[in-house]
Amino acid sequence: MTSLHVSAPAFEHHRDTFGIGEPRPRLSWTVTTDIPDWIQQAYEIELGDGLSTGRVESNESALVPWPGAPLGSRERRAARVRVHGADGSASDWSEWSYGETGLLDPADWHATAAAPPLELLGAPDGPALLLRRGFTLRAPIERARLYITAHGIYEAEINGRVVGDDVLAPGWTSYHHRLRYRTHDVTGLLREGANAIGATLADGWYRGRVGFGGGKSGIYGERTALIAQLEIAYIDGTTDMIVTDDEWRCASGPVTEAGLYDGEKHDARLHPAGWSEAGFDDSSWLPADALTHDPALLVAPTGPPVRRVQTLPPTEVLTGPNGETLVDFGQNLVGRLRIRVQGPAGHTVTLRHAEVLENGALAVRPLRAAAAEDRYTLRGDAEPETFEPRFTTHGFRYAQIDGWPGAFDPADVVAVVCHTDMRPVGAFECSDPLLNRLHTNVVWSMRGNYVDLPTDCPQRDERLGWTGDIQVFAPAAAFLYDCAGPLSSWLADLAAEQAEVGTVPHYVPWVPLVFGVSATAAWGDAAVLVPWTLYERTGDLGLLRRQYPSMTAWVDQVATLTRDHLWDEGFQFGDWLDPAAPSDNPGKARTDRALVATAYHAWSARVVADTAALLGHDADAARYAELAGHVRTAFRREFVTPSGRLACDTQTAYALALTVDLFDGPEQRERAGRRLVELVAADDHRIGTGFVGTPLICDALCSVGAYGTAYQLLTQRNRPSWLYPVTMGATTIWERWDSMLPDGSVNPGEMTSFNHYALGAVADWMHRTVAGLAPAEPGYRRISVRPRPGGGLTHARAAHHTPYGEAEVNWRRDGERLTVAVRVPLNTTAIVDLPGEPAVEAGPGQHVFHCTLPDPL
Ligand code: RAM
Repeated sequence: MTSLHVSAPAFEHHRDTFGIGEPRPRLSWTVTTDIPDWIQQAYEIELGDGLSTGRVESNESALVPWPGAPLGSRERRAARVRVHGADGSASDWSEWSYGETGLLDPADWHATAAAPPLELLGAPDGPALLLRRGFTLRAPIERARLYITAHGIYEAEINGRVVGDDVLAPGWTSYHHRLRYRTHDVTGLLREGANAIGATLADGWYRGRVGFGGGKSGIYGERTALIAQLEIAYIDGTTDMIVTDDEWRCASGPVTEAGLYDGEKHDARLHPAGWSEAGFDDSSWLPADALTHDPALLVAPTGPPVRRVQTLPPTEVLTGPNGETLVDFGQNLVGRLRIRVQGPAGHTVTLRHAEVLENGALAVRPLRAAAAEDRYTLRGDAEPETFEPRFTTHGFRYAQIDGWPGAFDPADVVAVVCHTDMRPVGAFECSDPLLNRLHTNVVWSMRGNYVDLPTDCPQRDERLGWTGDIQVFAPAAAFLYDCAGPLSSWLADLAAEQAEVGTVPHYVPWVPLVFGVSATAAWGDAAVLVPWTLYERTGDLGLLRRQYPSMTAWVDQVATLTRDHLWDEGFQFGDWLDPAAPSDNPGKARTDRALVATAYHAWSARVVADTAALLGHDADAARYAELAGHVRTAFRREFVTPSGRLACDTQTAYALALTVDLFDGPEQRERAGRRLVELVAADDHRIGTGFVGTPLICDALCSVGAYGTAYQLLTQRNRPSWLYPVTMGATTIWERWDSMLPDGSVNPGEMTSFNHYALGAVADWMHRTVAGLAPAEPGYRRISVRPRPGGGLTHARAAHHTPYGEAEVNWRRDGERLTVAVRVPLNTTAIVDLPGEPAVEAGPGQHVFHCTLPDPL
């Protein structure tokens, strides 16, 4: 008895299909079967409105075009699919899945921006304010939707219950271009008769302090506001709408201060009991001002919101040098504490946070101007009170708890991990516990640096969407988590900022701080390389199409900044944080900035040429290919000797030139490869690269056959190396190779984070080369199985949930004998390339291969 099962179709890259913004959502499904070598021959999609595609001869199952009429606002549509195999097999219909659009037309918005009156507003990062409105529903309700967003960050309540589980909603986008709203099904929270809706509104990114060097507040405006539209459909067919306007009333509440960096101060005595319930007397509250806003800026999310994803109990309670109570969670994480505490009214408990200890105390210097301090003042209830700040997050492993009333019990504290609720899709493990910890650290740094947008760091007064960081990390990110939706939103912001300021800014959203905008290589190249990576990993051609103007604008702009195609003028970050750069000068790299910039220009020009070809822009394809050729020639003229050495003799220079393929023919490449091996050996196999060279060097070495050298770098424990931090107890990837020095002191540099994913970009090489799992065609339509065991490893495994289903490579080594178990998703094929063996094709299903390893790698 065979089985053939097809999943309910997914809508676009969504996890939450309430309030989607795509009128023609593409559909994807995966198939499971025990029929060997099953390949899809045709599909049929049926929509809830009766539309059926009939049998469509196609083996596509990922991001298949919407078959129906475009959806209008508020339309809910069911979809199901069934598939036919090339062998004549046919599945049953899948379960139905549902997608519902939000408000697709600005004219759908009737809500004004309800702004608390000026007399309630404090200084930036001051009190969070309460807004409420009571209303009456005249009949039984069939369904109700809340469309909501804010200038600021909010938590909404209806009839005393919190709406949804979003954290720091609406997250951070480039608000003056795009402000995301959320759609909630609130049918179950409402009732016929008297109701109330309310929201707590803090400054967040909109008005609060953001950025380093003193930061800036009021970036998007001086006044916070709530924008909400509650739409009710009654059973009798009539409707009602409650919108934010000047009938909402405002007051201050228990949150007396809320800053993303500084933390939250909460005085529970100030909580007006029942404030978001019907019947609450708000006559002493002040009316909101109804301000205008531009509804054309309001967009539906393309990915999930930030949520509380996990809680962690303390692993240890320590006593600091001054007798302070320190709680260790055993993991550097991003989120906040939740405490349960009982004590007298007016008593205050203070919670402070840090990533590491120094001399047994919280090391807060790396936080710079982020106080990361929450305070809770008790109501004095007879029962224990629970507190978790709602309008801040911290990056921490340790917390100091001051003023605990009575004996402290660690069971009364948990760490609540918060980040964008992306679906985990990738796994890696191997026989070396240190490498496993390194990989786990990469995963935690991705989690910590995805509080709505891809950031550099999550703990100090920065937390910005630095373009270079995600440019180098995107391949690893896309393997570990389904981040296509969230990154698509960020790329839309990037394009909007780029169009406004005339270049790709250093970080997105862009906030002018100590320096202005300028085009910088490797950072600005995020405009080209991040969409390209997502295309490679998800097959999403639509994203490339949408980003194409941004991609071309970047390459075109850089072309105007070059002289004879050499980019050798203007500010560059270069190979940022080269391990040889002094602590106080992270940009003082050994690698020539012009070499980095010109190589990246060639790289992006080539990727844009490939993109143009895919999109059918043939003239562009030819033009950018020609440009890429000119830049390569210029690069060689300036930096490459005829025999294949580089004018700049560094690990990063060779890694980059090999990756971008800037050498002239195999002899030069071979010579360059040998030189790179020599350089790494001369450094005793310690890493010599910064942000630019680090993601590339292992691949570059492997591309010239130097697998052994790549493994020596990867498994090196002496500083600087990937494993040095692991030997120092790191639980996340550090910003610097030596954020902590061997004596346990914190690097004296003023820029020292313990949670930065950039140097963790090597995880992508671990997935593709150590374990051996990679896409051979966009979206893993074809899979490359190409493990290259080395480094003394006896086992490695990588698994990835591809758009077509689960792929896995799992190898074991016994002496010279290698056994490789492979799982190929249905509807795809794999190209299996084992060391010393000719490559073979493998169809869907489970396979086991054996080979004898040639010379030790
Ligand atoms: C630091 C950031 C980031 C990097 C820039 C150039 O401020 O932490 O990682 O991209 O510098």
